[in-house]
This record gives sequence, structure tokens and C-alpha cells, in this order.
Amino acid sequence: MMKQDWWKKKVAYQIYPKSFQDSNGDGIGDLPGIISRLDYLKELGIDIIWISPIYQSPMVDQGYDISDYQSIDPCFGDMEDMRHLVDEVKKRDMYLLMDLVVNHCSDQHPWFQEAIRDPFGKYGNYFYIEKKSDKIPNNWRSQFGGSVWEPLPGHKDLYYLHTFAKEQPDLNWENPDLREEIYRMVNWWLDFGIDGFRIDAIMNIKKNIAWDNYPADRPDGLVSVSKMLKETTGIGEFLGELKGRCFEPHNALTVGEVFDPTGERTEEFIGEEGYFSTMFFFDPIVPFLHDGLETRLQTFDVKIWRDIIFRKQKQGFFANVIENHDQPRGASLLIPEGDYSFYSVSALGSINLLLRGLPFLYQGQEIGMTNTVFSSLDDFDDTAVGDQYKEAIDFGYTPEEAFAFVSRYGRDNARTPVQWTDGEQAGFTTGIPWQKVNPNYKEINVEAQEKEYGSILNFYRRLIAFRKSEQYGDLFAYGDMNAKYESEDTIFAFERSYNDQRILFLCNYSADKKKLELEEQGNVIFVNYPQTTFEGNAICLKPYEVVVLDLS
Ligand code: TEU
Ligand code: CA
Repeated sequence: MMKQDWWKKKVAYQIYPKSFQDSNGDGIGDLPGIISRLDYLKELGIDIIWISPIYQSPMVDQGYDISDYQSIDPCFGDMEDMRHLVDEVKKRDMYLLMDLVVNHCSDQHPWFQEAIRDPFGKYGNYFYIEKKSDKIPNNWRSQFGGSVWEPLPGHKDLYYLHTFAKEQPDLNWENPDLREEIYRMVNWWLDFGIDGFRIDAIMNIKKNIAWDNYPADRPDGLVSVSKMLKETTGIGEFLGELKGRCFEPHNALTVGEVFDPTGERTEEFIGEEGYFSTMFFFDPIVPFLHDGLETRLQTFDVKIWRDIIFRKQKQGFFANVIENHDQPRGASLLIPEGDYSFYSVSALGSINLLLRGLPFLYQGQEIGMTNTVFSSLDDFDDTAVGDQYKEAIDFGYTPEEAFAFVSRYGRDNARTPVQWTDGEQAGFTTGIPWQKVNPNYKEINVEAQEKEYGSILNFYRRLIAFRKSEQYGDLFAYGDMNAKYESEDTIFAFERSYNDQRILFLCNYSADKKKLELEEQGNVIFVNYPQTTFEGNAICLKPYEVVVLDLS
């Protein structure tokens, strides 16, 4: 029987703070803005809030480049606001996760500044600084493009390593002093009163420090650094120590950003003795993330998507997501173009919430926010977009095709302001928003959906309440999961069972009607259409219809 941790019955929500709610008209979302929306989240049924980084940062990578781990960036507020936020979250019986970004810091962090001053001193050893040689720089390409090696400012013959932007130098986890520094900081935040962390890019902390080259994978002669990360072993020592020194003593909830398409790491990472409470299940949204570009261009196929999900459901209790701040909107990625509607969006939401695992919503998902429109490359703010574009060109795309590619997959799609109203700047700010509001805010916004009984927002409220209900809450949290009707290509169906309770989730994930002979009958307990049609032993499913039957 599965261990019944407190968080397994909860529903989580990711806030991307710059785009959530501005409170002072500077066009940037902030902590007072978040506090003002806590009641909204509570009413939605959210228990756990993860906030993307709010630490002091030059914002080269929107806060994922931290220059002081123990202060709040002034654009978001200050420590007093943070204290207030933590108290207000607790007051509502909710939980708060911060983003733990410890693979790298900012080049503006005093540690790195000190390393520049004295590369061979204490702080030089906090980073990977290497002498120029026949091995250095090697041929690894950073996640955002170009070499992972950058000359150390003021030192012609020295290079430092960065697996992301050059303004994000990687921290040297091989150095015990650095690790101690990190543990101190992590414990400081846990003592401050937060409940845990989402852990950023954690697979990057263990490098092959022989700095071997790997075969090039693009015309630039470089190879994605993820190739090295995939083939390097030994990360467990660091993660076990981090857990033992910080997470375990605080009983923290931890969610790892772990890319593990093969599933080989599930048990080690999130089993009974795992390093983290859970980790994101990315396969459904980035199924082939590290396998080049062709596969990402395939048109959406419900069968492929469904089978990827089913394959891993049994292996562990993952954190289920359909989108986040690095990916396109789920409603644009996982619903075929032209099929966007209340029914398809509610079907997608039902799958996200009723599968086995800890569901995470991403801000705006609950109102069906979609990808935005870009008119030129200048519309993008994200530091990652340059290399995404270049990769598409390298792949043989015309500039138009490459632009279409980044428009579809660019991270800025998810980073437009939350659409609260149909008024000025969608109610996000009284000033000029740092990112343009998606032009569809007149149709898609919280205020309108609050008023409309049959809106996506009200569906999500009902869905979350169903997932956490007295009657079915244990079943959804702790129950087993078994795929059903798998030979039907567009039917997304599974059984959940717990003790003597059994339910069948049925979804016709398609724009065509579908008649399905049922192996078993049951009572209808949840729907996304007002009426359910049976014909003898068959159910007649309308486009994107969801029906949940109680079989017990
Ligand atoms: O992302 C880690 C990561 O590997 C991403 O680069 C991912 O591969 C890419 O975004 C897929 O489109 C984390 C954060 O989520 C991201 O926002 C940061 O930019 C990155 O770490 C660096 O901190
Ligand atoms: Ca602000």
C-alpha cells in the first residue's frame, strides 16, 4: 500500500510572479499582488503554491539568476512582504514552496565577483574555473546556446562553466564548502516558514569533470550539455546529502525538476527512500525534449500522448503538469488547432487532475489561457529564444518557418500576464506590463468566467472539489491506476481503485462522436456535458466528453 503523505491529497498551483498580479503599477507582478489573490486561489481549491524565483536577481533569466539568495528582489517587494505572504498562506491552511535554484547563481552574486577578483581563492573554488588548454573550452553547448565556457572577465587564460546563460555561472558542487553554504541557506528558508521547494535544473549539478568532448549534434560543432548530464553518474551523493541535511529534518515537500524520459531514475529519486517527495512528469508535454527537433514538430496525436502517460503512471507518484513557465500553453500544445473549446479544455483539465499523482496547475490554466501571438523576434523577451531560432535554422528551416517554430514553442507564450478582467491590460497592471497581454483577454478572463456558470473556471472549481471530495479524495490520492480501452485510439480511459472503491474515467479526446461498448456499468458521478447518453451497454460520447462512473 502506498505511503499516505499529507501532500498526496492536495492540489498545487504554480505562480510565475512577474506575470501574476501587479499591485503598484510598475508593470511587474509582485508579492502584494499575490497576497491579494490568495482568496481566489483558495476558492479554486488550491492547497500548495509554488512561486518561481523571487530572490534578488538581475533578471537575465527572469529570476533564475540569483545574486542574493536571502533577499527578495525589489521588483517583487521585500522581506516584510515575504513574511506577510507566508503568514497569509498559513492563515488559509495553504502551503508555500519556493524555487530552489542551486545549479548556478548570477554572475552578479558576490561569490562570483569575488571569484573574478581572486580565481584561485576560496570563492574561485565555488565555480568551475579552468585554465585554457587543449581540453578547455570543450565542445559542450549550453542550454541557451553557444559554448558552456566563457572567459573569466579580466583573465584571458581562464574560463568558467555555465550550463545556461553566461550570466548564470554553475556552482561547484564538488566543493564541500559550497555545499555547506547551500545547506545553510536552504535551512534558513525552511526555518523562515516555507513548506518546501521546487528544485530547479537539479540534474545539472553533477558534471563529468574530465571535460570530455562528445560527438557534435549540430553544425556549430558543439553538443548539447544534456548529453553529458545524461551519461554522468554520481549525482545521488549530492542529492542524498541535501535531503539528509535540509529536507528530511524539516519534513519539507520537495518537487524535483528532473528530466528522465526512460524512467530509470523514478525509484531512486522518488521511491520510499528517494531524494525528493516527487518530481515533475514532463514526458507528456516534452516527450522528446532532448531528441532533437523533428519529433517536436509532429502534430499532436492523442494515442501517442496517452500511451506515454500510461507507461509511467504505475512507476511512481509524479507531479502532473500540462504546462509551466518553460512550455507552451497546454491548451495550445495538447489540443489540436481548431478544437479549442470549453469541452476540450475541460477534458484536458480532467486528465491533469484525475490521473495518479500530485496535480500542478499553472497560472491561467484554470481559465483556458492559450499561446499568444508574436509579430517579430523583437516581441520575445526570453533569453532562450535566440538559440531556439538558431536551432531551427540549423535544422534547415526558412526564417519564416523558424519564426513559426519559436512562436509555437517559445517560453514567452506562458509568461504573458494573467487575464483577470476585460479592462485595461486585463486587470494585471495599471501601468505598462513587462510582457504584452495576450490579445484574447477580452474573451478569456477571470472576471467574465466568475459570472458564467458554465465557464472553464467554474468547471475547474468543480473538478478540484471532486478530486478532493470526502467520498473520492482517498481514491484519487492513494488509489491504483489501470489503463482501459487502450485499443480505442481516441479514448483516454482508466480505472482508479482503492480498497473496495472503483471508478472509471472515460474521455473521448476527439472532435468526433464515439460510441463505446462498456464492459461494466456504473453510476455517473462527474461530467463535462449536461447530459450523458447510453444505448444499451454502450455509451455515446460527444466530442471531448468526460464521464466518470462509479463502479463500486
Ligand atoms: O529549466 C531547466 C531546463 O532544462 C530548461 O532549460 C528547459 O530545458 C527548457 O526551458 C525547455 O524549454 C529551469 C527553469 O525552469 C527555467 O525557467 C530556467 O531558465 C532554467 O532552469 C535555468 O535556471
Ligand atoms: Ca509591481
